[in-house]
Formats: sequence, structure tokens, C-alpha cells
Amino acid sequence: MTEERNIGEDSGAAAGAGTPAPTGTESWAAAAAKEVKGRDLTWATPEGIDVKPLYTAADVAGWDPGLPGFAPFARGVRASMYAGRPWTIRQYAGFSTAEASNAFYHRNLKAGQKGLSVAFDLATHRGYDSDHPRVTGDVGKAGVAIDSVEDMKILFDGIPLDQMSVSMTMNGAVIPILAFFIVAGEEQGVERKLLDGTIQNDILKEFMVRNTYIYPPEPSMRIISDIFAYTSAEMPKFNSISISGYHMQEAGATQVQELAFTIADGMEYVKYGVASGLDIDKFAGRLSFFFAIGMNFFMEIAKLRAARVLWHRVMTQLGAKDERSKMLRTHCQTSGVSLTEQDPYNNVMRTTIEAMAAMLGGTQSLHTNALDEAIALPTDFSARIARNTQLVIQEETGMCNVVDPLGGSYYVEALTKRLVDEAWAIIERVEREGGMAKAVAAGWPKAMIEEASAARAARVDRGEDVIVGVNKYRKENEDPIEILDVDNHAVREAQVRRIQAVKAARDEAACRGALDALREGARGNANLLALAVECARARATLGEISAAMEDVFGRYGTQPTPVKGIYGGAYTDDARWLRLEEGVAATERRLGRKPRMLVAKMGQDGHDRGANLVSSMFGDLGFEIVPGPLFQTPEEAAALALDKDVDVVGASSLAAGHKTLIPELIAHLRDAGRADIKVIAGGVIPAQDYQALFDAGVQAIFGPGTNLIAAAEEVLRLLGHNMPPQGEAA
Ligand code: MLC
Ligand code: 5AD
Repeated sequence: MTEERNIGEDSGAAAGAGTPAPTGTESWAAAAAKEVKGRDLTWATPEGIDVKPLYTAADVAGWDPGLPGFAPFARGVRASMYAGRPWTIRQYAGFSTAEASNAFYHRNLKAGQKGLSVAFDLATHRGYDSDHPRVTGDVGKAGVAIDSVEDMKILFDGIPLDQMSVSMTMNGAVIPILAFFIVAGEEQGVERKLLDGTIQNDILKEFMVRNTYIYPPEPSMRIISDIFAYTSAEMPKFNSISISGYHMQEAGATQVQELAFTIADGMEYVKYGVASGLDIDKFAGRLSFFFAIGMNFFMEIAKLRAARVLWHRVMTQLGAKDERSKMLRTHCQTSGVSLTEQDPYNNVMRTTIEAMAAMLGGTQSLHTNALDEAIALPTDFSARIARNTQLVIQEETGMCNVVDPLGGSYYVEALTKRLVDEAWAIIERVEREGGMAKAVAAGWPKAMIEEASAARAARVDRGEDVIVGVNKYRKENEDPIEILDVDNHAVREAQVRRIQAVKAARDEAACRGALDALREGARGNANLLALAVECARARATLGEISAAMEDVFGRYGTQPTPVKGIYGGAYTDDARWLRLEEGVAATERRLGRKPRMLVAKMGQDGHDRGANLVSSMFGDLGFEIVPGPLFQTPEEAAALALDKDVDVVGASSLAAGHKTLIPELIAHLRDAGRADIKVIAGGVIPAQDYQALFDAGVQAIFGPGTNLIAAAEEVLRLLGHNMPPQGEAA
């Protein structure tokens, strides 16, 4: 009441008992301005949206979100939504061997998880068997190692594939993995038409941000159309793709970029499917989506609602008739990049907030991250808390009983409308320039995302974007938490033994025949998945199936191109930055040339956000950067360092290969007589591993949450420049 009276008084209206509250926003604006002494309360979000402190009916004039279960599906794809059936609690998991992952799945399902989601190791992603020399550091580390149908059968032992829906995050080696899944089902006695689940199969975002591609873009797109053709004919319950924005947000994209590029990717796949001769309504109903849910709570809710409206619009334009073809169904995962190594219990709160945004946005399926996310894969302990976060929301809060409870919120509806418009402008640019495959090849979406990433890093390092426990309210001492550590030598040995057993027991001639047919099919236009199913039945391995197609398609590589000026641009007037620039200049005078740094990515780890950021920032400071190609072996990285005569190698590791790969790199440098080259390590490296790396000769380690300015000061010190200690420099 008091507030209403104040507002009335400020506006000069006659205030008092019985006076109705003013309806115009002018009187509100005056009252608010008085309260905050004229301070501007508008919030400029990273996507360039000016969020006002108040929304009213005027902001949603002309906007009708419709009803749940009806076009354009802003309010959800089902009429009853969670009141009828809650979303699927689907935790992404996989590590070590098929046996270990299978046991983990059984424990999780018993404790309330509802759907499965398989994380494969990076060797598998990139089409290599566990015995391949390029993957010694990767086997079983970031996911489960799968080399043949025998591994796949063990992975799903005791899990009936006609009753449990299974998502498989696979893009590069999608043909052998899907073939193994089909044959594992077959040998369980499950007909193909009953297989329920999803394959990620989204290669465009791999070329953009995730980097687990194998073949060049064109054959990669053909593979996708082949999968649409096969699954729409043979596996009617199976979702043939999970068009993913998740990894874009993880790489630093704003929500608008994530939304626009994901929908544009979806359009491109539909066009390819149609161009390959498929009827749009025969396959479009089984396309699914995948978004990240970060900490901008209402923006994320609005993003999911906007995504459904956009997809409905796009599919109508592309000529779909069936309403199911126009319905955007999605999985969501809370944001890994929003979680911190420091004060890790804060991550439980962050994940809870993000999970609520996902459900209020109307997701069909959800993964909630574990509190140890920033440094390792989940343990039983952390996985339990992550899963229970969803169970508590579903079973204790009553939140599922009302459909789209935020529908009609002025702010959420206005933001939904705004996101539709903002994303549409980007989608129109993509279309003008010939579609997403062309845009990806031209590289501008990736550059846009990297610019947003560098800008975010600068805001965090400058304390403008607060991260509790990292750049504000930081603890004096962190207590390391217990983490999962996979002994990848043991996993590799076990896998090598099984590969040998599979090869010894198979009919070699039949296997060769199936592989030859696949190779021939790749040259022509036969369906690659159908041919790979024959290879899987004949016990060909993942590496062999991938290699048969590689013989025809080749293996694809790209060269990183760091963005310039974004991080440094945020620091133009900053004393600490200027001191750093002076330090670089002094080092340059001493060396007689610019200090040189190789930013190395070793192993099959394609997560390049950290590496790109470091390249970009050190480049802005005046270093000469050698951006190392992805997927190098330690030997190749050492050779590049020697060839370019660098002063520092920054090895970025986000996929747990650091304990194997970095010591090998140092050994190669030493063998070449260049122990003087400083090796620093950065990325997802748990404190527990620091000593082993220091013992191996690593000179500095920069974990998650590192302030890049502090890191640069340390690097200059290592190069012999007399930087003042961190505290004084601040
Ligand atoms: C749902 N159903 C209802 C209902 N709600 N029926 C009646 N009333 C309601 N209220 C029905 C659905 O129509 C469907 O049947 C069935 O119940 C299952 O519901 P769903 O909504 O389709 O859920 P689900 O099976 O879980 O499928 C969700 C999905 C799918 C469509 C988004 O694609 C999926 O599960 N994706 C998961 C992707 C994933 O886990 N990715 C991990 C990536 S990790 P019917 O018959 O209509 O099908 C990653 C990280 C990395 O990528 O980088 O490695
Ligand atoms: N098990 C569980 N979660 C995983 N993630 C990646 N690999 C695994 C795994 N093997 C999650 C992390 C990461 C995101 C890409 O997926 O949350 O940020």
C-alpha cells in the first residue's frame, strides 16, 4: 500500500484511501527514479538486449503465445506437459570400460534416473580403436571406450533397449556407433522398430565449436542424410539427430547466438534431407534439439520458448504439413562452463537454478551437472546430488502440476518475443549467405562466438560479471574434493585384449567383405548405415569401419585462427594491462624479437575455448602466437615448438589427458636438448594432479577460474622479466 501511495504522490495524482493504483508506467518510472536517485536501472545483457526493470502489459501487446500443445508451441509441445508426464531425468555419463559404465548406469537407474545418455571417450569419437598410437592419452578418460559391438553389448547388459530410451552423444564416428547399437539391440532380441533413443549426429556444430569431426563437411552431411533415411524407414521411435546449441554456449556464445545458429543448423539438415529425396514429414518429426541452460535465468526460459516458436516458423516455411514436424522437442543440460573449481559446493545451487530454468522453459529431458564438473567426471557421490536435484524438483515442489506456470508473465513473454526477433535477424543473415554449411565454412559464426567468449572472459577478469567464490568472496584456502580418476593405462590394456579377442574369433573373410562393401558404398551413394550394420554384425571394429570411409572421404583438419582485440580492448585504460604490455616490450628488447608461445592442443581433445582465449589474449598483449592445430601427438607438438623456436608452450587440456600427454611433450623437448623451453599447463586439471605435473617439469599450472592477467604476469616472470609479485601488481 505504502508503495502505491508513494507512486501516486510522485505523479501528482490525488493519493489516498480508495484511490486506484495508477495504470501508466510514467508514474512508476518517476517513483523508481526517485528511489534510486536517477540511476539507470536498465541492464544491458551480453546479447545486447536492454532489459528494463519493469515489464507491463504494454510490452506484450500484439503477442499471443497460444496454448500448450498448440502452434506455435511457445508454451510447450504437450497440452498436459509435466502435469501429464514429467521430463526425462537423463544423466550423461560414461567413463573407463563398458563394464564400469554399465554398472554405473544400473546404480543410477535404481536411484531414480529415467533415461540413459552415453558419453564416449575421445578416441571413439574420432574413429580410432583403443589400440591406435594416436590415442594413448584418451582411452576411457572423458567417456567410455567402445571398439566393437561386443563392447556395446556389455554397455547395455541387463538394460532392455526396447524399454529404456538411450541417447548417444556421437557425431564423428556416428556410423559405426549407431551400427553397433542396432546390432546390440538385435542380439538382445529387440527389433529395430522398437529401439528408442537419440543419436546426436550434429556435425555442423562440431565444425563450429566441438571439433570431434572426422571427415570433411560434404561427406559428413551425406552421413547425416543417410542416417535420416535409414532411421525414418527402420526405426520410427528413434530420434535421428540432436541439433545442439549446448556446445556453442559452452564455447562462449550468447543465448541469442546459440538460439539462432542452432535453429539455422536445423534448417540446413532439413534442406539436405529433402535434397537427398526424403519427404519432409517422414523424418522431421524425429529431429530433436539440445540446449545449454546457463545462469541468466529468465533469458534461458525465454530462449526455450522462443526456440519452439522459431522452429514452427521455419518448418512451416520449409513446407512441413504435419504439426509434429514443426514441434521442437529438446533435451537440456545445465551449463558446465558456469560451474567453478573454487568453492565447488556453490555449483549445487547454480545447477538447481539452471534446472529450474530448463523445466520452466519446458524441456523434454534434462541433465544436471555434478558439483565436481569443473575438474573431473562425476563420482557416485556428486552424481547422486546432481540427479536428486531433479528428483526434488519433480517430487517435492509441486512445480510440475501447472503447465507453463510463467506463461503470461510480462517479462518472460516480452523476452520470448524479443529473442524470436533477435535470433531471426541472425537466421536471415545465414539464409542470405547460403545457409549454415556455407556460414560454417566461411567461419563467421565461430568468430562471433569467440568474440563473445573473449568479451565474457574480460568482464569476469575485471570483476564486472560476478562469479561468487571466484572473482568475489573468494576463500583463502580451498579444500580439494574427492574426484574420479580413471587409470587409462589399465583401460587401454583391457580394451586392447578385447579387440584382439574379437578379431581372433571373427570370420575374417566375411569381415573384409563387409568393409569392402562399405568402402565401395562410400564411393557411390549406397546407405552407409545399412552397410555399416553388416560390418558390425561381422565384428569389424570402430576403427576399421571409420577407416573404410576415411579411405574415400579423407580426414579433415582445421587451423585455429584466434580473434584479435576483444580481450585487450576491454583493458585499454587499465594500469595492470599497461604494465604487462611494458613487460612484453621489455622481453622483446631482451630477446631481439617478440616472445613466442605455442598454444598446443594434444590428444583427441577438441575443446578449444581455453586455447583460443589464451591465444587471443596473449596475442593482444604483444606475444607472437603459434596456434597449434588440434589433435597433435606430444611428439608433433614438440616438433612444432622446435621448428618455430618458441619460448613457451602452453598446453591446454580439457579432457583429462594431461597426465599422459604433457610429460611426454616435455620429454621430447628435453631429448632435443631444449629443456629451456618453458611448458605451462592450463585447463581442467585437478589440484591432485599438480605435483605430478610439476615433477615432470611443468613450470606453471592455470586451472579453471584463472584470471588471465595474473596468468600473463606469471608467464612473463618465467621468461625472466622482473614482474612485481601478484599482490603488488593488483
Ligand atoms: C511426453 N510424452 C507424453 C507427455 N510428455 N505423453 C503424454 N503426455 C505427456 N505430457 C511422451 C512423448 O510423446 C514420447 O512418446 C514419450 O512420452 C517420451 O517423452 P519425450 O518428451 O519424447 O522424452 P524423451 O524420450 O526423453 O526424449 C527427449 C528428446 C530426445 C526428444 C529431447 O531426443 C532425447 O532424449 N534427447 C537426449 C539428448 C541427450 O541426452 N544428449 C546428451 C548430450 S551431452 P513418443 O512416442 O511421442 O516418442 C553432450 C556433452 C558433450 O553433448 O559435449 O559431450
Ligand atoms: N560423464 C558425465 N558428464 C560428462 N560431461 C562430459 N563428459 C562427461 C562424462 N563422461 C559433461 C560435462 C561437460 C559437458 C560437455 O558434458 O558437464 O561440461
